[in-house]
Amino acid sequence: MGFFRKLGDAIDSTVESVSETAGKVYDYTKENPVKASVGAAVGGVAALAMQAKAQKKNANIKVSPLKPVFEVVVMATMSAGKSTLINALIGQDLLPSSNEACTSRIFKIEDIDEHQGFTARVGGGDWESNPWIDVTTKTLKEMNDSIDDGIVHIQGDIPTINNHDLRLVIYDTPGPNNSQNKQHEQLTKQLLHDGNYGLIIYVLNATQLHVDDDVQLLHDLQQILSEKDDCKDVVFVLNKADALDEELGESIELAVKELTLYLERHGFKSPQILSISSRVALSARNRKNNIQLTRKEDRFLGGILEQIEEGAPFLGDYSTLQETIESHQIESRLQSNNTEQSIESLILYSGVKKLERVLQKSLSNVSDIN
Ligand SMILES: Nc1nc2c(ncn2[C@@H]2O[C@H](COP(=O)(O)OP(=O)(O)OP(=O)(O)O)[C@@H](O)[C@H]2O)c(=O)[nH]1
Ligand SMILES: [Mg+2]
Repeated sequence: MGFFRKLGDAIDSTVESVSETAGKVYDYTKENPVKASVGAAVGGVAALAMQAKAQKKNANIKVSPLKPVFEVVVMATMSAGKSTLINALIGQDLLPSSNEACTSRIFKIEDIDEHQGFTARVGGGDWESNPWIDVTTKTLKEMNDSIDDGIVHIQGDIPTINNHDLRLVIYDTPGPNNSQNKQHEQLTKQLLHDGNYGLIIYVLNATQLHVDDDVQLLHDLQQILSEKDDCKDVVFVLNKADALDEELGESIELAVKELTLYLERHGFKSPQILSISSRVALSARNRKNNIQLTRKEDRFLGGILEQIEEGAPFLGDYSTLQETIESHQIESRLQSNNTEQSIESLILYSGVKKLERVLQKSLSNVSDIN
């Protein structure tokens, strides 16, 4: 074992024991106000240790400061599935999501190929000196729920996107139509006004099309884009397409046609629409990564798989984007009794791969221009 490897292992074990001891001391002192300041100091040491660990782990990843980024803003009214969609791209539950108003601040996710795990720091104040810490969905949920409103900057690897030419940055935004919190609207509008993004992914809930909140948000978006000097691409994601029931006459094909007319009426000429199920994509990728699914999620995927076996069309086929269906899509449909193939069928069914192709293409198109 080389010197640096030994040194690395030594740092790892020291960090583990400092963090563990600090945790125990902190638990003890927080019960006792007199010793609370000791606890806080030890907590600080633990945070530093965590920070050192996060930095050491990714020290070998080269991020060229000169390499430009391509920024994408994901926006929608509340609960349309923005965070779930980004989690599906990441391939795990990372950003907080829920069936109630959830995201309350802006999350900036910077894709860095081969980055180990996810690290984050909170913006605001002296942003550059804020420490990077390892994060999980639990930590991010705590950051989301804190009263601070600075951006949470996350770095990690979005495995399906290749950053050869440009680095992808995705913004998750709070649904602006939250009557309980008017600040959400300001945060999203400010990002749209000031941001240096190249693409907007506008998510619509397929089960709630034509609601007034969307009309308002589409109008605001038109207004903001008309004030911008450069042209921004917009891709509309018809999310929750899995929830439409063809037997009840809720055809996805019809939904895409109606949405095209609706968006054209609101000033978006020849809109690019993709139908997707972020939930299927995320759950299938969780299963692929051997993450235990809840029984409900397991049954949900089972139901979708049955539909695929009965010949249900893939959601990605319903799109106004000109893309060919890949031949392995048809192969995977035939072999879905095999577990690995079943997961691939579910991911293909979800339509997420089509969105990934759009993102990858944007990264290379823009770098061609540069
Ligand atoms: N059936 C179905 N449910 C979905 C899908 N995508 C998201 N959901 C569910 O919709 C709810 C809202 O999802 P979020 O991702 O939190 O929505 P959001 O747009 O980020 O919401 P805010 O942050 O509050 O604006 C959650 O319960 C998700 O599980 C989908 O494709 N299909
Ligand atoms: Mg959200």
